[in-house]
Amino acid sequence: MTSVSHTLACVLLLCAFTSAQRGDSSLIREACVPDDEFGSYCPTTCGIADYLQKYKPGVVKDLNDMEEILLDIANLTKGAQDKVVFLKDSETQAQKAAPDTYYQKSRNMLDDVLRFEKSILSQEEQIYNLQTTLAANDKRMLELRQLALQLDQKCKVPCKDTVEIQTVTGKDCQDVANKGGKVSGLYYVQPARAPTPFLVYCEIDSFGRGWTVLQRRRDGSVPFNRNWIAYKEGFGYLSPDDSTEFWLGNEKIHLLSVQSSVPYVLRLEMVDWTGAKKYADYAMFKVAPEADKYRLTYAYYHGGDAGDAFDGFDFGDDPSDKFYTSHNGMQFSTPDQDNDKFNGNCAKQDGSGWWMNRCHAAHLNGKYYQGGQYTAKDAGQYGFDNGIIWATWHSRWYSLKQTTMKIIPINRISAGGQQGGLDFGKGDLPSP
Ligand SMILES: [Ca+2]
Repeated sequence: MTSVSHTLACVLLLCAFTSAQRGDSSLIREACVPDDEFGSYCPTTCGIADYLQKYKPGVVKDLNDMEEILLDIANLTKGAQDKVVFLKDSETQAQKAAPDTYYQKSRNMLDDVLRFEKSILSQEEQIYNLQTTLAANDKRMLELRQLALQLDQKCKVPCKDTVEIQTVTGKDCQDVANKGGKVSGLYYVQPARAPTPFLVYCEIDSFGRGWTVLQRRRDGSVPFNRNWIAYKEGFGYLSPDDSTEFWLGNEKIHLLSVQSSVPYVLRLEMVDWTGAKKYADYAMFKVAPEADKYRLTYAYYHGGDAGDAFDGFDFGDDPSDKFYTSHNGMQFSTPDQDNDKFNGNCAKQDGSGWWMNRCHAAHLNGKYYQGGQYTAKDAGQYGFDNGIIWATWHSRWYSLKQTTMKIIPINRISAGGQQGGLDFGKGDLPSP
């Protein structure tokens, strides 16, 4: 009996352990390490499927162990039954041999028989319980297998993400395009002074121009209220179909922007909530190293139809508005690093990282507002204009719907570049 109870306790423990594993979603979360370099969505269906696949062999082993235990118990019961038969036989023989002499012995034997029969009944009940548990586990296993199968099916689509990294590499996306990269997508690039290659989204157009994309806003799915480290390393998600939001990272932007003797043009593309598209280009775009707080510099406004908001804007509040909202020469600020020209902390008040002055006329890392229009009340405790702003196009109380920040060597900015003469007019329009 003791050994049976012990076994039962073990089996129940085993079951408890099994269900704890299944129900613990924190394990799933821990198993999922969001890695924006690979464009994984966290948690991915693949990640969960992987987890289930890992977990399945454990459950199968548990079930096998349980079956063995059941078999042992069944053997024990069989032994007890044999014993009862043997005792009954002995009793009959004893009674036949000498009823009086062996009467007492016979009584003892009968007691034994009763006890054994009781024990068999109790063991049979335990076996019944164990069989119920086993059946329940079998059912759960079946459900799990079906779930894993469904996830396997679903995984076929998103899992392609990780293999859709293009094989061509270069020092930037123009280099990638020059070396034969023909489709837009994810590529590894390694700027001149970069210690290791890193993943970027390259927008490669029909003129063979390779734009290296630095920033993307499309739907507000990624919060841009991040600290210095996050802005330094980058955050959000790169995707091969350009469907996600991200900040590439100040360190990478710095390394890209300073590597070449051919300077870059920074193009800022914006879409408002009517679907209208505008852009602004800045020549000789550079971002300084971290020691200089990733300072933004450019030589001149190179054109575009969105206006030159980087040069500041006269909001009509104060004659110094334009001077104090220009961005050229500003260091980068985040809520936890105030490098702006304001007594307070622009980045903290606006909940973003940007080349803040006192504070801004252009603010593409601002808070995402559905529908565009917002008010001081919507802007939270500080009440300042903190949307996605380009003041020379829309009011600072209008937050843009989509933005792209991307760079290209200046000698390729004219449509066609070396393949010139294709269609100059079209090439300067923002791509769809
Ligand atoms: Ca300040």
